[in-house]
Amino acid sequence: KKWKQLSRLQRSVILFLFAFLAVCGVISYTSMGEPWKSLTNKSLDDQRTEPQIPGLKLANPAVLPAPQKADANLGDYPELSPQKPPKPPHVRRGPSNLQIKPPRRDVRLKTRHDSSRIEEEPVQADKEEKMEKSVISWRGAVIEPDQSTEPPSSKIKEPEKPSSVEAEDQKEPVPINERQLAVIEAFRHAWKGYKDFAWGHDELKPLSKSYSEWFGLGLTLIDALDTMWILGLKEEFEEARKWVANDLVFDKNVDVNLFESTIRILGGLLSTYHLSGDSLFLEKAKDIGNRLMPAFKTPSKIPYSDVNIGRGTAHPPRWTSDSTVAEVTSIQLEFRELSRLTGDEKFQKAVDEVMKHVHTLSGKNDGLVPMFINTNSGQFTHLGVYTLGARADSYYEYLLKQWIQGGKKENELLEDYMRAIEGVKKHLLQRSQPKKLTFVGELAHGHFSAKMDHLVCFLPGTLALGAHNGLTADHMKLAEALIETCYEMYAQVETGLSPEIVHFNLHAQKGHKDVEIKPADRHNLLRPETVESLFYMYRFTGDKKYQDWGWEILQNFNKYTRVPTGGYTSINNVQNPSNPEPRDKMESFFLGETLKYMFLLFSDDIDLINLDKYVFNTEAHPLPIWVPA
Ligand code: DMJ
Repeated sequence: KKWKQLSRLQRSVILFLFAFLAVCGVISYTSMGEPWKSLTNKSLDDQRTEPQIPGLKLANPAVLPAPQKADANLGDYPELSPQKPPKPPHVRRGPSNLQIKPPRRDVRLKTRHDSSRIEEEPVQADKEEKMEKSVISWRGAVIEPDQSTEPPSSKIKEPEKPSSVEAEDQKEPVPINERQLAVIEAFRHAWKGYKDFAWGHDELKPLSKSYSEWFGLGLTLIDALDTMWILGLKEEFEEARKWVANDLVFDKNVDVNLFESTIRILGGLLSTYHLSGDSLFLEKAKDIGNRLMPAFKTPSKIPYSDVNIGRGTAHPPRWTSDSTVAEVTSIQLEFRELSRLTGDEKFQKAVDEVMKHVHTLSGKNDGLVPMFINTNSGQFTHLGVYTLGARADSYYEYLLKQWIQGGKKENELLEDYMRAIEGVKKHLLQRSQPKKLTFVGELAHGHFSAKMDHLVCFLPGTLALGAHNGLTADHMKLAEALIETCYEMYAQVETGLSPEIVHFNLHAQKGHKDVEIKPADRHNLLRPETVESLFYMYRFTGDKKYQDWGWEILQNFNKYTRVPTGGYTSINNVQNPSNPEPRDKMESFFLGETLKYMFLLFSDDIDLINLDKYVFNTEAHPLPIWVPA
């Protein structure tokens, strides 16, 4: 009735208002998700483009690859991507094929599961042509955009297949040479001791012809699996595989160290799965991976050091609630890969959370981290002591390697790595006398100490790997200087073998070399770090002196650590050639790492574990780069 009383004009105005409000309502309803989405995108973009290092500016203007639509819901720790087909030939660096095959010899391994081989997918050259031509510049580091800029899928859906294995006949295999044969001989000798006296146990005691147990999980056997594959030792591999199939049981009431069992057992099983394509190793990897997960149930989510893999309980060491920084930040490559392979994201989530947390922590000194972190508070403890050696070493290594593994997208990792190397340069680098060797010392509450662990000799290799992946050429220069120092840590010692720790002379003194050794530090545990770095240096420079240095080291291991009845032993005194005092223990990493890196160092086949497709974990187990170059 009232409506009728209104004038025509009034009615038109009211109808127009209703219509206007209805249209606005529809618009705001349909776009409700968008403002939220774009906000998220914005904050992600901000995270990616704003440098977090004080004083560090991206190239002006920073040119980062534009985030792609499918990437919109990803943070700096993207979820996992399926492996992409190999790079087309016109794109920088990567060779056209996957390479995993044992080197050519009489004994040639055939993969057991040919059906699981991955065929190369057809290359879409024109799609690639349209790829962005931008570069990331980071303190002089120029990172060319390659496939690594492709977005990962937003959810882990399909489990991945092994990276192994590709038509073996695509390329004429490179024959193995005399030095590699010498490594095979050394491996066989070590294996003989293990087989005769320690089969299925953790470590060989070659002098007492017995064994020692750490976790009771056949540590040496598992650590050595992929070395046997790479060296082409078919019979030994088959025999060890049988033991894994029939005797390796993780359902045991035993405490294991999370870090050590991750890098040696989980890492070893994953890489052997990739190389062989044999699903047995993936099944075992899943089993141990699941059993290690209780370690992450802590108030801070920083994992405990120890887990009982039978009971599913975890705890810190008896005397503290701290964990070691290197240990909690050097399990990521393995757990992330386990997620990618299984499609179960829980493994990656747990370890990514640790990295994110450590990224935000205070207590760092120009990117250098303390050695301990508390599992309750999540804070660093024992502040003020900085080293690239024991308890911190592989934190730095895994920053770079995770960045590479994930396809060079996780910028926080790169930031932390770059910042840390700047910290090393600023606080820890010095030159010795008389040879002016560049070395990495330690800092304790503002006081510099000219002490360097042999463990630090992983650093030249890691720096070279970063430079190979587009980081600044300065890193390569530093790598060249440091590897020389690491070599001198062997060459200046009476047996030609490095001690565990050296002290460098900062002042020239008559009759003194650069390297001084304290009585408590003069043991050698058959460690791999120098040989590891020699391998990277030779791969990236082709300079034969690195092979020659490695050859000297192998000969000295043979001279002073080889036990005639089988096996090699750690020694107590590298300064006494007439009695190096054998310790009666062969560490599993001698087979897992030292001899593997020797073999690769002497090889001229860059496709024998191609470094554009694989990244080595800190125990020398190669894992695939998700989006290979
Ligand atoms: C290995 O277990 C690993 O290389 C680890 O990163 C350091 N310690 C040993 C070898 O020295």
